[in-house]
Amino acid sequence: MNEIIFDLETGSDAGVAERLGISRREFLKFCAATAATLGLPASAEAAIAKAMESAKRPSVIWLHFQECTGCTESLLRAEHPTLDKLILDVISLDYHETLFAAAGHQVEAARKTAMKANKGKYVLVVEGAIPVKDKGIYCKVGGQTAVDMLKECAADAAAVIAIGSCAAWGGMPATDPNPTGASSVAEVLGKPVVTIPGCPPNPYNFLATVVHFLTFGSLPAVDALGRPLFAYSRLIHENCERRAHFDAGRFAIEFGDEGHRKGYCLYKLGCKGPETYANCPVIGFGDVGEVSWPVGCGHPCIGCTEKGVGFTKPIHALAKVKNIEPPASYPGVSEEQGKVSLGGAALLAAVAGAAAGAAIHVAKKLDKDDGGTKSEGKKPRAEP
Ligand code: FSX
Ligand code: SF4
Ligand code: F3S
Repeated sequence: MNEIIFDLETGSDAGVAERLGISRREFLKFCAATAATLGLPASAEAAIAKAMESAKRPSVIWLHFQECTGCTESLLRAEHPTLDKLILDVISLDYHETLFAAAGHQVEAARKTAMKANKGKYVLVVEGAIPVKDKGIYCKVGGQTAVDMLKECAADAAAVIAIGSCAAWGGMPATDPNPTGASSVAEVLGKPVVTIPGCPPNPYNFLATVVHFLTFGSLPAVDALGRPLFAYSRLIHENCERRAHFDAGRFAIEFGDEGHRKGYCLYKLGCKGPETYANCPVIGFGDVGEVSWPVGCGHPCIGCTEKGVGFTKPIHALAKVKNIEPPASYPGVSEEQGKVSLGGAALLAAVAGAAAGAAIHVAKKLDKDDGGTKSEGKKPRAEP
């Protein structure tokens, strides 16, 4: 994995940069940030660049079952100036019901053709839960039940990725009393798969997973639930920018009260960050500035990535504080209430795991670094 297989100084990445419609500098920054996000050594940057440069893009078959299409929508609204191009140029999206201009028999034929041509090599991405009750009649595509289509497509796939909480563990469609028997991809296939939970999931986690597959021919290391460790090994509470307020006992009690306006901890409003594993505070979402994640915007985390928490526990219920980690920072004794010192914020961001995520955050701001649009008036996030 550490072997340098692409010379960053002399490599022919101008081609891929041109193909993606970005500068060579942007391209190299993206490779470096992705390597860091994945927790790989710096030398992996060269391997990623080499893989991306390859003209042969892996075929991806993307299935939709019981879901709201938020996974796809979130992917299409990613902030990185080149993400849409990267997603569509780095992979060969051979079947995707939302993005296909064609419909009906034409697209079903395209799916069969892609599966035959790339037998044993394509990546199967599944969005949505799969209803198994009553012989699967509650979700059919082209006359085929979701159960049958999933099994057919998974049979010859090189890798299966369950994107979103619905596909990863059942998500919202599986909430009690689960009238359709909504099930996860792993439950239907009877074997573990890589999962990218979240409702919607963070598109950068999906992208980094795909780039890993592209570069090393394998999927990244995962936990017992199939979640890539680079993204889901830390509790939200460990990296939250409001953590110092939690440790100091400063809470918002009601929406709009003084504590809420001052940016205090949302634990008493039901924040599930203490029992939810995800990197939301580190990489943020979309194109709306530096605090673009639920807690950053003033709403408690509902635990959307976590089975047994999201869509299960009442939103106002207090979270179980899973582990009492040593606080990443303490508010200064003379600190004015409601403010976190820059040093404290920097310490927060330096919690293990945050450094890697911050790198992709840097990549997301490439356009700003290169003289592009700046998000004026946003509070800068401390980066290690
Ligand atoms: Fe929606 Fe995806 Fe939620 Fe599910 O995301 S955002 S309901 S996880 O499958 O489309
Ligand atoms: Fe952040 Fe929520 Fe933890 Fe408070 S309880 S520090 S808002 S994750
Ligand atoms: Fe979901 Fe909580 Fe992140 S609600 S998007 S896991 S902050």
